[in-house]
Amino acid sequence: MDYTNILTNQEGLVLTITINRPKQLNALNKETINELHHALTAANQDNAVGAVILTGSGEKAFVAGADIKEFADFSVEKGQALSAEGHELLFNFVEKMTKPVIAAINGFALGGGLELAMSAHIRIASDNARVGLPEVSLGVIPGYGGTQRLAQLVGRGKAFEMVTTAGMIGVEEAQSWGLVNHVVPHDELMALANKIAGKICKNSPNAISAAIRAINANYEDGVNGYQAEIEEFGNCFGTPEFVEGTTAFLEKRKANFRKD
Ligand code: DAK
Repeated sequence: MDYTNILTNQEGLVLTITINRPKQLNALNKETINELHHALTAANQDNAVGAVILTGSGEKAFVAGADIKEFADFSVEKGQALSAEGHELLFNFVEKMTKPVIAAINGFALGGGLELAMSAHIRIASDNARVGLPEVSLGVIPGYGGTQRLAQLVGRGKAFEMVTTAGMIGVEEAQSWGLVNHVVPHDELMALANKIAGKICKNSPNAISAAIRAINANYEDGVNGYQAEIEEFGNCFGTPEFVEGTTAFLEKRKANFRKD
């Protein structure tokens, strides 16, 4: 598929997907969401991809939100339908990817942009980034998981403040809140993202997927996260990657989990 709104670039096992609508500060329209879904689905099925980096094009923005021009005239029914579709195609999809997704926040991450970053497994930011959920200033609430994931990441008190004030915070505050793991100068952002992705790719792909499922299990209705961990843990013992990992340790060599 040819993409209009995103760029993809694979180096080694790391796939970088860049949202590429810089004139609109990479705002997410429907077409961009569909393209992201397509690229992420392909990455999820591809054994040659070990980790995914999501970032935005240009110096200014990761993603400045959902495209306001697109949702300005929505009805109640359309708003609900598209919120559900967006959850399924992108935000829940990213969270449930079997490969780690790193959001490299290179500028504004607002509204749907912060919601996308919060769906990712790891967030890092450049020092010019500013993040917030300004939806209530537009007469709506965060509709792509923001009310849930922000509270999970930073606690309810800070989530209530960020959502109800519609304010933006800088990276120092975002890091102290636990919303981003690392802050680096703008020109070092992608190097750090690739460094983290590279470390991930040395480990067992099967165990990484199992760990993602186990961590996510804690946030799923009616699922006992500890029980999910027990099952995922047990299943690891039946895999060739477990044999390789333990054998390599005993033989005092580095494990090679990606033999073809
Ligand atoms: N959508 C569309 N265009 C946007 C945009 C956005 N979210 N953000 C920026 N742009 C466009 C601007 O209109 C401008 O276009 P031109 O006028 O040049 O044609 C261009 O990007 C550059 O923006 P500015 O001139 O405003 O740049 P500044 O440096 O002055 O300001 C800013 C940067 C990020 C502070 C400002 O652009 C800004 O406040 N942007 C809007 C932020 C925002 O409110 N984002 C939306 C949050 S609400 C839904 C589910 C979820 C959602 C919606 C619907 N359904 C399922 C239906 C989520 C909603 C949100 O994300």
